[in-house]
Amino acid sequence: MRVTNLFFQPLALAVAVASFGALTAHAAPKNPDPSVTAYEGTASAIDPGSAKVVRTPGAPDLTEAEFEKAKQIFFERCAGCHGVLRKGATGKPLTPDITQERGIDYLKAFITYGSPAGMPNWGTSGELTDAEIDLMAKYLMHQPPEPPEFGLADMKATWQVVVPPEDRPKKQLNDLNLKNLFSVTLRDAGQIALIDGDSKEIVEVIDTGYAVHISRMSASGRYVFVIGRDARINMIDLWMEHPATVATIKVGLEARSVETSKYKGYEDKYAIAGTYWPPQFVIMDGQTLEPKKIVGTRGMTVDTQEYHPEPRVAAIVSSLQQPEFIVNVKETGKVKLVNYENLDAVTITTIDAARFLHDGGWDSSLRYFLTAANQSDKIAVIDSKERELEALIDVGKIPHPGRGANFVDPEHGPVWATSHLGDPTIQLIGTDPEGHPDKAWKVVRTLNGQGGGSLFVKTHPKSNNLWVDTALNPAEAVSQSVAVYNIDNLDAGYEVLPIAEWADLGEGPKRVVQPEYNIAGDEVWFSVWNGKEQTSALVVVDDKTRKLKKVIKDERLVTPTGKFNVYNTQHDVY
Ligand code: DHE
Repeated sequence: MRVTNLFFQPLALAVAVASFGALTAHAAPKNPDPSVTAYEGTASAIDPGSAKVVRTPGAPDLTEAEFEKAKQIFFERCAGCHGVLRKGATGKPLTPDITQERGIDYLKAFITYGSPAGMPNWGTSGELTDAEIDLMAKYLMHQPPEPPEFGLADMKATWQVVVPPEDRPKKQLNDLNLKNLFSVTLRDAGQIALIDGDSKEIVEVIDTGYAVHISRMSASGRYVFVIGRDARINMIDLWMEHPATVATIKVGLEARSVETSKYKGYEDKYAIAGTYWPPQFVIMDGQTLEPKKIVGTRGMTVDTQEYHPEPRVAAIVSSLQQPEFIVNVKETGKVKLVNYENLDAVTITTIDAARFLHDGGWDSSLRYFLTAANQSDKIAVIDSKERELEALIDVGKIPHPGRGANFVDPEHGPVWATSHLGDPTIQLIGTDPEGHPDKAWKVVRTLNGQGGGSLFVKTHPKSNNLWVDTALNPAEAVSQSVAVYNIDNLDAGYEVLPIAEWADLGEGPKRVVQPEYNIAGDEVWFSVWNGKEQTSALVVVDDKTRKLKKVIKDERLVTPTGKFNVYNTQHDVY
């Protein structure tokens, strides 16, 4: 991990914060190193050449070629943290009013040495040369060039219905147990693998967008929607003899989230995708991906009520209580409840939460959406029935729950859990306002985990285990293993399972990431995420015995990360 030199200290918190910040830089290192698999190690999907160049008074002159080179480096390495327009998110704002005041020497030192708050040490790590650092410092004093917008005409130009609905199968034509199928992100291959959860065989490998990110299922479970970081969506029909893409569209230049309508009467009717650039979301036809309605997210921030030009769309979930999508707007810290009953007169309820909303999931009743405002160190609770903010809860440093984990704490009743990137804790929040009103929306228990750098927690209604990964912890022994707690005896602490060692892969970072259950809740799957040129694997663990059940190795499994069991994803079981 490239920040190791600077931040590899016993202080778990500083280390984990450092790795988070370092890696959200969308870095695409020139010399491949283990960090290629790290959290934010993805170059922006935006073509730097498409951004308009603006010269700025008060900034040192740059030739056209120098400006272009710096722009390229910024989009590849810095935009993920600082934002395309450099307004700041995980990283600090870098607009010319600030950078010109700081001056060139300050900027060069910062880029060279990084900071304990998470800025990577681009110079001392050898990732940027002195000349490049000088160039970047000058570039940052200029007005940020802006990438183009992406409207309906742009989307339609990329939209393709490969198999029209009337030509699709009328019934399932394969004999797969679809409910136990897994859609597995093959991040750096730009593909997903469909893996049969029963036989553990790869059924299909399907091309998708660049640095593909997540899969979500339609309400019926028939369609898988996959989104790449380049904002390309693939809609895959699982009923075909050989499941394949039946529609595709590009909805922007950079994206992370996709979801489909699940409210009664609207099953499989609409899909929605949120984009990082341009900052907007689009509602599409759920059978063809035809773009119907685009809504921009630019607007005022929740706290200082200032205009933000780049509020990116993070997690989106589908309400079961109302015909609505719930859309996290990261930089403004607002949650939008987007009612899709009438697309000609869309009503949106905007809920003030806290800045830098990221990921989240439902409580076990599927009424409350718990979501992380990660740089605010808070969890916001949205009541999807009453359409209001139920609570804003202080938690640890940089919560990162994925979709979280729901179970019954023996002492406190129903809880939802999150782990953290910036500290080693796992916190349990009471979610039962009826049965346990004194515990509801409070942190009722804090567990100590292996360390910071955790991305995902998981359990299953039929399991007594709570699994916690630590994929971004800088200590190999920690990032290559998982901790598992007995839910019935949480005070007993955790057991560590050496998942990467079990996979027996040879060299590489081998980060163990994202536990995911099978439909029965008796197996839990982990990705052992290695570099693109190295061997990766999936490791299946018997949930009851906590013993190795199967290692899935195949040369087609390039950089597997997220895994989405059809049934559990379709029904929000976690
Ligand atoms: Fe993710 C979910 C954004 C890096 C694996 N990721 C999400 C969601 C968002 C997001 C907004 C929630 C989507 C939803 O629910 O609708 N992720 C980002 C980033 O902005 C970030 C930090 C940097 C980037 O450049 O993309 C980032 N994410 C990563 C990774 O590096 C991970 C670990 C590996 C990978 O595949 O790229 C990664 N993100 C995941 C996974 C989920 C996810 C597996 C879904 C988890 C789930 O259980 O639902």
